[in-house]
Amino acid sequence: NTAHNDNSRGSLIVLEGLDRSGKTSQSNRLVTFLKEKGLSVEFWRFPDRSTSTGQMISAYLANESQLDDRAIHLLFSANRWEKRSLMESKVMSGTSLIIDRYSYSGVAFSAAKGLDVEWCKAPEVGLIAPDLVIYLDISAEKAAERGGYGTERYEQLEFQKKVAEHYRTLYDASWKIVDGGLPVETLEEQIREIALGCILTCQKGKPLSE
Ligand code: DGP
Ligand code: NA
Ligand code: NA
Repeated sequence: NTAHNDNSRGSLIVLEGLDRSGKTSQSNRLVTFLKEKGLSVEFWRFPDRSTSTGQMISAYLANESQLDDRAIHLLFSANRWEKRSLMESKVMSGTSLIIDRYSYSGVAFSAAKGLDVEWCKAPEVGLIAPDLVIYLDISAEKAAERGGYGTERYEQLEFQKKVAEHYRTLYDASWKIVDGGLPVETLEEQIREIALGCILTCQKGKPLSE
């Protein structure tokens, strides 16, 4: 039984992957599924473009503004920091958050520009650690074939290849790698199982960490 009971906490589940890897649609499918099971769950995404830092990030991504690589890195990080306390209170009060991108994007995308990896990681220290990171693995070439990229700054094949290389170095115990090239429903099924396992473990009292 996965129904939420009063004193159990929710889970922090992050989906990561290259642009066009299918994260957003899989996140939404997962949220719908978990809600139908009666669980308290919300869909979040980073960057959250609705806040003032988010609007600066959005303008940068649309090439409407230019910013120093380190300045934009810190803005992306601040965009996560401004949600930290809400994130903690949601999870501790029993709501699971399914998050489209998090600190791993922060490090992989900025490191792909050539910034020092340890420097990139530093501002993420102290954020809530995800209970589970689902990485949608797809080659940059295959992702690019999916209806093509939009016009945003990072949506370029050579850059995405570098991002993929950096993602690979960030793998840790919280990661589950799934094949982003699978048919949507097959992948959805795999993600459901992985997520439910995580939610159960968290309900049983796995501590939240930073
Ligand atoms: P999305 O809204 O998920 O398409 O993300 C927008 C773009 O920004 C996408 O190319 C990934 C990139 N991105 C997301 N988070 C970060 C971050 O923290 N730092 C950097 N440099 N790029 C990020
Ligand atoms: Na994008
Ligand atoms: Na997306």
